[in-house]
Amino acid sequence: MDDILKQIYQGIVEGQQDAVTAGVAAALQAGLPARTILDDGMLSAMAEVGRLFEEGECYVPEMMISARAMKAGLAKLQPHMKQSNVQAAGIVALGTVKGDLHDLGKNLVGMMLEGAGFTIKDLGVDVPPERFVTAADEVDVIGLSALLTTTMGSMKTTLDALDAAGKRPKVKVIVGGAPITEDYARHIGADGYASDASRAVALAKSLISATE
Ligand code: B1M
Repeated sequence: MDDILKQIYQGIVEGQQDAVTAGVAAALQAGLPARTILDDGMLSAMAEVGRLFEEGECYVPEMMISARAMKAGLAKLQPHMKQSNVQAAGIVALGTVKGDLHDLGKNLVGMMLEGAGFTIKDLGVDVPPERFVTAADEVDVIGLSALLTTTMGSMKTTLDALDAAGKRPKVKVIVGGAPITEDYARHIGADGYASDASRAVALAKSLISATE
């Protein structure tokens, strides 16, 4: 791995925010593509943090510090992930479902959608179904993120709430997050599932163009 990417990777695993932001700046300066920095330096590091947590080699506080370092790196990377000449593509409300506090994946999906011309309404984390119901009037797509197997059910609850409020025909609902699968998305009646942020962009685009 490139030395700068190693610095970013190590900085995230060890939770050193300054090393990560300096590494991202240096990598961009050296001409490395934002995508390479993201995939090889950052996402692989978070996967390693997850592995360490699973093996009992790190705990929640360390995970939080790593997440903070990753967030700082993402903020530095964000302006470089915008595509040029993009046209307004639609409005997306994004949120991590009720009970779930993980937001890095949701933020990344938001960054990529924004880069592709979408306007993002970020509803945050631990979002109750009612907030998605309210947002449904103002957006074309609702994006639900969940990282815990215990909060996957909140996606279904949210879809049920949209249905009960008569809002379901007005919006497309897309879902994603580590425990979510295509089958689960179909099972709960979502309009689509994306395994990563790039696929979420392609999915949102195709759903919107299908309604035009
Ligand atoms: Co937590 N956590 N965590 N955690 N955490 C996981 C998810 C876990 C897999 C770790 C592990 O055991 N290996 C595990 C879940 C196990 C399970 O449910 N099966 C876990 C656990 C158990 C917990 C706690 C319960 C721990 C505890 O308290 N004992 C607790 C729960 C708190 C809560 O939410 N109520 C908890 C807390 C935390 C922190 C707060 C410390 C921190 C989050 C900080 C933050 O987000 N601001 C944290 C972290 C950092 C992780 C890991 C290490 C990394 C997650 C991450 O940010 N990945 C994670 C392990 C792992 O994932 N390997 C873990 C990077 C991110 C860019 O990827 O979010 O997957 P991801 O997003 C991807 C795709 O999934 C997809 O695109 C993204 C980009 O490609 N995607 C979408 C996501 N949302 C999408 C939406 C879409 C489309 C695609 O459409 C709308």
